[in-house]
Amino acid sequence: MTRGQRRALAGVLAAFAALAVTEVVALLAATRPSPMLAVQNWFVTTFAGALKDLAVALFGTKHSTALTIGAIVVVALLGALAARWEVARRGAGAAVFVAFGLLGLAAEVRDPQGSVPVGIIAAVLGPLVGIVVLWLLLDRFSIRVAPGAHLVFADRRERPAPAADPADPAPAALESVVGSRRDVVLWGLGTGAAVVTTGLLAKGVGDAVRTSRSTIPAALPPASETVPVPPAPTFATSGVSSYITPNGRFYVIDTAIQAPFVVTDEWRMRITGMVDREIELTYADLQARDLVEEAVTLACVSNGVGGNLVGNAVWTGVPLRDLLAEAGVDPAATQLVGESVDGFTAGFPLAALDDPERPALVAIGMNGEPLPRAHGFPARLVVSGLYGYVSATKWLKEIRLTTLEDEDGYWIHQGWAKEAPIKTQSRIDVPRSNDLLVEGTIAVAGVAWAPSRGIERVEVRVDEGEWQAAELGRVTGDDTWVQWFLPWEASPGDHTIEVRATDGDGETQSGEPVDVLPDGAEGWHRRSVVVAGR
Ligand SMILES: Nc1nc2c(c(=O)[nH]1)N[C@H]1C(S)=C(S)[C@@H](COP(=O)(O)O)O[C@H]1N2
Ligand SMILES: [Mo]
Repeated sequence: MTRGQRRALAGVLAAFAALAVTEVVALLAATRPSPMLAVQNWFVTTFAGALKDLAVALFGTKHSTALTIGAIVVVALLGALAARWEVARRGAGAAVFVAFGLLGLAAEVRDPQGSVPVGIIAAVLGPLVGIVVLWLLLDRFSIRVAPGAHLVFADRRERPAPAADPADPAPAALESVVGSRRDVVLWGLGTGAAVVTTGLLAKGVGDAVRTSRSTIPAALPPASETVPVPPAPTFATSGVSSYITPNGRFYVIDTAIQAPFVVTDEWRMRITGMVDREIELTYADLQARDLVEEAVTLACVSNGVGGNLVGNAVWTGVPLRDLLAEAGVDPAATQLVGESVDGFTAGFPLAALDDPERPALVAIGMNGEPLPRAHGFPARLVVSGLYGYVSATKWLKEIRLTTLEDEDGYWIHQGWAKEAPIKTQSRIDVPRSNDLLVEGTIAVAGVAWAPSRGIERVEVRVDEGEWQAAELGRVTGDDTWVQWFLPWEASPGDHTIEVRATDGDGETQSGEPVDVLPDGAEGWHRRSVVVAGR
């Protein structure tokens, strides 16, 4: 190993040692973000919006893995850099560690779920351990700091002068390289193993504490009004999306790198702002209330034509109107803002609630189970017909009555529309473009949705021919998607299939493509397929 590589290794190991220590300190408040996570949260809040495209900007499961790997790489690079600076000038590398400690503290302070005590302790212990490990390893790796400077650990035993370069033919230098190679291996592996073990242990203990404190009940209390889910249509076996999307397959879109762990007993949901009296509810309060079920299709504004960011579920919860009536809404209020425990906000015009037929819930259940953490445990908002980014606040902690002028939700600052009714969309599920198709009757099927308006008609055309009406599955009402089906007599060759839907107001989807920004995609979903002859 060259001198530069040994120096870099010392820096990287020191940086990970510092990080592992902060993860251990973070166990003092295990359900809150660790300094590392708080810094990542800060990064997302600052830069996610700049990416503009919600699908890219919002961090789903895959993106959060990417972000975590990115953060680890950055930590490694900065560790290497700190070692380089420290060697050039005693204290310069240490300053990098101190700066990182302060960054972690600042992130804990600004994070809505942050823990200031954790931030402070980690800001002291993290850099301290990092610097000590850096000095120790530089010494063990025979790297002299700032020529002439004496290391704390330096004179514990005799050693030859460190080699400037392993290629250096000077015998003394060669000897020292051989000696230091063993040191590099032993100390490198030892430190690495200690750091990894500490990190994994902190993660394991943390996860155990988090899940034991954020207890999701095994079952939901029964609802007074239930939704009879219609039987699957006869064509449902052909590959069309199921009418109800199972929780495990429901799309997840949010800005959270890790879904917040809410401590069930400590959680409170408040109704505040332009109300006669503020209301505060516990999880037990919500469970004890009159619960209703509503089947509602949820869609993301960044769902492009033919996309998967849409799902249909039966939500169990307290009607929002009941809660608002109890709080007594000031007639001058024009906007309802939901805020989450992690500081996300989404607001929609109160006028959306004027239509008593439109389901609007503080939901605690999804498809008969308590809300999964990814979907907002302990409670979230669900309002039929509005895109998620203006209405569907997960991990809800506050419902604020305000005016449309007074506050903008999270995504409005990034150029997304303030008013965002879900546009009518239709999607071809089958056939898929790479399916092996043989001439004869082929099932063309999919889903179409216009929540709160409902779907009146779905039509399909092949190769720009006549529009043909598809058969529609049964629905619980206007708030869910509908499955559609059309048997197609296919001839051999290349074909293009297109679909369009007409909503309950009689409006047919326009074929003109419109981008998702600022208020949702438009256009017909189109599939090109190849049909073989017999
Ligand atoms: N707290 C919080 N709630 C949120 C979001 C978020 O980032 N944070 N994203 C919203 C968006 S953009 C959508 S589309 C829906 C998605 O809900 P789901 O993940 O349960 O499908 O949640 C909404 N609620
Ligand atoms: Mo969304």
